[in-house]
Amino acid sequence: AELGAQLRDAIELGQLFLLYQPIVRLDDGRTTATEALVRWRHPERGVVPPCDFIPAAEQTGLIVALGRWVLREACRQQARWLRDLGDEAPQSVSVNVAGRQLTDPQFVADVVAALDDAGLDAGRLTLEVTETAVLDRAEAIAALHALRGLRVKLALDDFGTAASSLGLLLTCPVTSLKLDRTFVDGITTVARQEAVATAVIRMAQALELSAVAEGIETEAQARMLRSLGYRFGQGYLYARPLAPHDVAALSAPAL
Ligand code: G
Ligand code: G
Ligand code: MN
Ligand code: NA
Repeated sequence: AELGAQLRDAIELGQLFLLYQPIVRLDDGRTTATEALVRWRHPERGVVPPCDFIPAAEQTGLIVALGRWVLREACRQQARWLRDLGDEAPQSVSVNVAGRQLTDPQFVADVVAALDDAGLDAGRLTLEVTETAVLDRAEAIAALHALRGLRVKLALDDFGTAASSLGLLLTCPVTSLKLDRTFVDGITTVARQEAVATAVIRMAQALELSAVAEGIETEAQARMLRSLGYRFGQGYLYARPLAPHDVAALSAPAL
């Protein structure tokens, strides 16, 4: 059968799982939060990355059920870390949300149910949305306001890559920006990339938003981002997406 058709069963069969990529403080490299990233353990193909099935799931609408599963699982894991690791636990978990989910009339109720089910405080959850997911969609923007009213945090993901970033900052109640990794890639060698990264952090500071730089792969990039004023980052320099017990091992106090 086709991958898209098999995905419907994958949720029921327990073939999906989440990895968690640390979001670190750039001054000391310590994990402050994580981002949940879904994977599919396919019986014949092995582990399938999200780029191979999320777009299909968005088209068929299956992303709504898939996203509901991701939310529940990520909230439960965050609650588990808080229980098991106490003060050493990551402070919050970020979950990627597709545009199709945001316009689903049940979305806000699904988020509330996931939090309740996990016994997790709303302030421990960040939803990552992209500019294109929110653009020109009144229902999506209304959902974001309702979620923010519940104290859920909202991050604008892949910031800077879509068309209308700046207007969204006025209409969407976001709490953080994630500087897209295309701006981090050549930050130490391409003056224009450094200029964009600088403009984004200045704007974040002026709007009192926190900023996370994505896709940091080298110490030189980290140094540059720190000098520009970035306090949080994510990338292979610090950690790849990890299984939950590996996040716990990172967070546990050294003996
Ligand atoms: O983990 P990886 O770098 O392969 O992720 C690729 C893309 O898939 C990223 O854009 C990421 O935001 C997206 N993605 C990963 N997990 C989820 C998820 O649970 N829901 C949605 N909607 N997108 C996800
Ligand atoms: O669109 P989003 O920002 O959610 O995408 C997250 C994706 O970025 C994940 O699939 C993750 O595997 C990938 N990623 C995370 N850190 C790095 C990095 O340092 N370099 C590259 N090339 N990709 C990264
Ligand atoms: Mn993301
Ligand atoms: Na991103």
